[in-house]
Amino acid sequence: MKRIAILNGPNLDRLGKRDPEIYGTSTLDDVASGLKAQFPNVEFEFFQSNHEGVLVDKISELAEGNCQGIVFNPGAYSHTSIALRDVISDSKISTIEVHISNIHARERFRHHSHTGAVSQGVIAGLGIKGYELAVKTLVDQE
Ligand code: CA2
Repeated sequence: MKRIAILNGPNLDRLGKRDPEIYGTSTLDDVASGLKAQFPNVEFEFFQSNHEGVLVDKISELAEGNCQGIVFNPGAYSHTSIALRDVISDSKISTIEVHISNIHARERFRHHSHTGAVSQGVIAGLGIKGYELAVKTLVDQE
């Protein structure tokens, strides 16, 4: 059975609670239950934090275990965090970055992702379907 971690960064705990025109109406719990239903043979770990160092520690911990893939929405840290970029790169775990919104169609400061640059791939602008497509990609690998 594949073990895949679904990590979400700052403010994504607010998903579905405001800004529905940008982020839709589904919550992170909806994302988790949808993935569990769609991929019954995957062992998921779901984790969200608003703190950069906590996310660094989590990826470090996953790198020491037997996690086969990470789906990561680092939120605003995508655009700022060299620390998260470094730990993703060091982890050697296949990581797919997901953005619910199309970061390229938004403010200029969202166009670059430090973390996306060291990820296997980046999905942006497809809403929460991006999480599902990322898991499918990891499941189909190997
Ligand atoms: O589009 C994405 O998934 C983002 O990672 C979301 C981040 C943003 O800083 C990135 O540029 C793109 C923001 C997460 C905030 O999420 C909220 C969702 C609903 C209500 C309030 C915040």
